[in-house]
Amino acid sequence: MDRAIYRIIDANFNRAREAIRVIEEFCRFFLNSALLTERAKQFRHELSACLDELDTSKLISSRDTLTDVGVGQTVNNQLQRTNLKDCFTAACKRLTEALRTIAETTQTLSPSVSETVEKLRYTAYTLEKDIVIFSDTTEKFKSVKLYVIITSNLPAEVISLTQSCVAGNVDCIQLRTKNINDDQLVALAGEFVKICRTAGVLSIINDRADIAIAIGADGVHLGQNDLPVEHVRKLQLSPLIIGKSTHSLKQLRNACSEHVTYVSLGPVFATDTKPTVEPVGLEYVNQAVEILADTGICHVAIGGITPENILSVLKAGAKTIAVCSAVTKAGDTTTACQRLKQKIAVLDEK
Ligand code: 3NM
Repeated sequence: MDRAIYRIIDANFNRAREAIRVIEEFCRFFLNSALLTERAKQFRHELSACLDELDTSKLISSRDTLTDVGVGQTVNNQLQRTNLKDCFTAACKRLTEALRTIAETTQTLSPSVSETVEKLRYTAYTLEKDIVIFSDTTEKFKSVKLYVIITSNLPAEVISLTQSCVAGNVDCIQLRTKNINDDQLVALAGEFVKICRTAGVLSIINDRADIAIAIGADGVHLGQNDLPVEHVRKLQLSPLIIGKSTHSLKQLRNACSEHVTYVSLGPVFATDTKPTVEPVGLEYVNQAVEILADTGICHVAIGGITPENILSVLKAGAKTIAVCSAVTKAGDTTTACQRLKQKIAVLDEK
């Protein structure tokens, strides 16, 4: 009986360690997230430390792979892996199943190890959730090249600008409406989201996480003084893109630790759309892009960007450009969007 227990524990420790390794590699090589990689690594070490409290010589000597009747057995509905995300999902399931098995069986040998493994199982559930939300939202945002902000309180103008931007092939639109009643904002934002969704364009609501979630927008953009990210996360009903404004390296580092989907970097140049914040210049864009490289967090450069200066922003390292007046104040919004998109594509190909 004891031998069987040690065999089960040995097999499941191996299974759990291998699974957390797959999860760690997903965070490291696919998400490029140092933060999530570190959490997975920390988990792997805690798991190993817990094994050390058992009699490891009994564990290894109980191993008998050659006579294991389960080796090579498969069932029809086993999870198919067609991409890396499938491998990650399967690894998460395998990890928590193995931990549950270890927790049950170690109870007979060491209640304290069993308790630690149970805690690790709950940590694994949270880690999976955080990775899935980060992965799903950054995957959606990754391909955004041109991001347009519509700042108007006039419903007819908002709708007509949204339609023109969609026709101009933009990738993401933010509705930034101030001084309007909530009931009017909900109605307008609902219509805005519908147009974006039909066109396959991402929809973001400025400041108001409650409204973004209520109407099913793809995301919310938060300023420095808006609802904190951790509270927005508690409200989300499905993975919500969370963007955060940053105007300094300190704010950028804070946003990185909050693990948002994307950060805005700006204002790059002086702009009448946001006259209250000092321009940060191209140097900030350059430094920020470097800092963001090992976070997996996306970015948009914003503020005073025009067809004339866009190349300098792209050359500073920006991959995604956000504009407001360059398109909403252009006579022909659709053409203005198309031209900016072309300029981004030219540098992207180089
Ligand atoms: N936020 P335009 S700059 C809305 O730096 C906004 O966080 C900024 O408009 C920031 O393209 C900005 O007209 C204004 O300059 C963007």
